[in-house]
Amino acid sequence: MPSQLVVVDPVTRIEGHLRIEAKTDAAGTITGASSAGTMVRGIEIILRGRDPRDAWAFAQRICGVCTLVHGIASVRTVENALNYDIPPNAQLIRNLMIAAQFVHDHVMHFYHLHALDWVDVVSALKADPGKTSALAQSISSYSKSSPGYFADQRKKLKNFVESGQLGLFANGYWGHPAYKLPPEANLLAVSHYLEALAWQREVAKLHAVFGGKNPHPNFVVGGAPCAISVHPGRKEAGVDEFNTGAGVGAGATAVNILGLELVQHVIRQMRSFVDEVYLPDTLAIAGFYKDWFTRGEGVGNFMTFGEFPQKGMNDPGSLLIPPAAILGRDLNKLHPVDLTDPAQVQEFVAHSWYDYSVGKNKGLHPYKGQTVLHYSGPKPPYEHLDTEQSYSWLKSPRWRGNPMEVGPLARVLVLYASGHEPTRELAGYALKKLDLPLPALFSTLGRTAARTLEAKIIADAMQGWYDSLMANIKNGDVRTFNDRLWDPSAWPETARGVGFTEAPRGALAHWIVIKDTKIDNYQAVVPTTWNAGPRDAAGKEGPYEASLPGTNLYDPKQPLEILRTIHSFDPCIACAVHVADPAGNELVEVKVS
Ligand code: NFE
Ligand code: MG
Repeated sequence: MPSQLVVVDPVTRIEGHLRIEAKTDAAGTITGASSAGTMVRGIEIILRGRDPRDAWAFAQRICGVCTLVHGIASVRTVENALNYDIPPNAQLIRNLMIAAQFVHDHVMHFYHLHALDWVDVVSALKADPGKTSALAQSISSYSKSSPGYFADQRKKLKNFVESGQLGLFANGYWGHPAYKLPPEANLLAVSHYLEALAWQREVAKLHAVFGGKNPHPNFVVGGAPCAISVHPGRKEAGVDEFNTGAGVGAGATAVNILGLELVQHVIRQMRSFVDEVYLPDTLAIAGFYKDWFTRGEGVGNFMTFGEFPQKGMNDPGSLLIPPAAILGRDLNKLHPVDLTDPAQVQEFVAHSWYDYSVGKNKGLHPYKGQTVLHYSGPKPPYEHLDTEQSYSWLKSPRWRGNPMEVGPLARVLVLYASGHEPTRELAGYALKKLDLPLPALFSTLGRTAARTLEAKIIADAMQGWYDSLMANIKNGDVRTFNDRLWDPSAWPETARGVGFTEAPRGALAHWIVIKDTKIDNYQAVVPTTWNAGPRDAAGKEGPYEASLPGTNLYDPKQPLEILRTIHSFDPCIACAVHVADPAGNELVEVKVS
């Protein structure tokens, strides 16, 4: 076949709008790739001039899939700027809410966004329910595993197909020879796809207990948005009666023992689904695709900002996931990361549809971040990306000039390198089961497996935070909010700060500059921007771009292989593209023809 340009646009089963262009040689092997965010947004602009305590509610709307992470980064940013500490219970409640987001999002990604890159839905129709049951019972003690259960699931699927509508399974590359699972494994995975839909609905209740709702639960600068009541609630009244979680400022009703019992129930549901379904399915499916542990790596540099404080965010030693950078796959050296150092984090726009007042090739630290939208070069519409010039609405963040991968693989590698015992044990177990060496993690399926492993690590940790919260309450400490700095007259005239978190897709930070109690500048640098950004001023590719070359496409018209690797990052372009305009310039006009 001749060499060609393969365009995937839009990439589906992600959040937001992503275009991938890949060049292939005559053998169908990718020789170069470009990643472009094709929509532009304006959330940060409306933050300027507002009360910093309100920023979380706006910033949280950057995205609906990582529903709470921009809220948490935002309240931490303000707390960091004002040197505002929060009570231990608030820390524990935030840990539980963030952890619940991780486990929920990772399971959803695996089954609903990524599984169909590996699982052929149509092939599942040929499965024998008895053999599927035997397979299920050989890998897990999950209760829904009888031949009758799988016969029912197969019938459900058959009805979809026979009605002429695959419904939510439409337009897959079914029958593509890169699908390797036997029909029984396909039926098992499709069944769990459906189970995970129902499971999601249940586990989202943890956010409703502490934050009033999901998606976009409430937060508050200075604590958690729920009081704790030691008075029993009325069970027959249902969850809304005993917790509306409307937020401290709005006069919330309190979380009582019924709400706390529900949280315990959700933690159990999360852990059992991860242990009995998600982890065994990941290992079983990965076992059929071992060649995908040898490709799709990316840049070989990894970074975390850190998450899950046992004490406070200002004590990096107390974070379950430490902040660190790994360069060139070297797990023997963890580099310290300082988000306030202008020499460390910089964003470039050399190949983005933006200009900087300092010139298009210089990087800017987020405190000085700008998005000048009077970009005069070629911009959309386009037939193909102009990769020599600008080709994305994403910027290119760099750490000490290096492109860095963020996300589950980065976290698992940092945990592993820092000697975290549960991670070492679990990674060792998974690699042994798959008969693979540690470097197999530097790959497409390594990234996918790392997401599963960290879901288990975090789900397991939830019980400890829950127990600590209950112990505090039993000892009479029910504080969830610190009002010391609630009155802005106590604030300094100017302040700036950075708030960070680990979002499911990777390291996330917001930077704020406060002047006269109002927001003067606000910048978010987001996980998918790190991973999906375009080339920088030095021409270095971002992680998505670097992950594709070398991969062979069986059929360029059905680029399943591109989807496998890009989906392994779990893209969210809604997060990755957002615009601040500190100079107050008008927004660029985007004409779609
Ligand atoms: Ni919109 Fe997000 C996560 C953040 S990714 S999903 O996780 O922050 O860029
Ligand atoms: Mg930004």
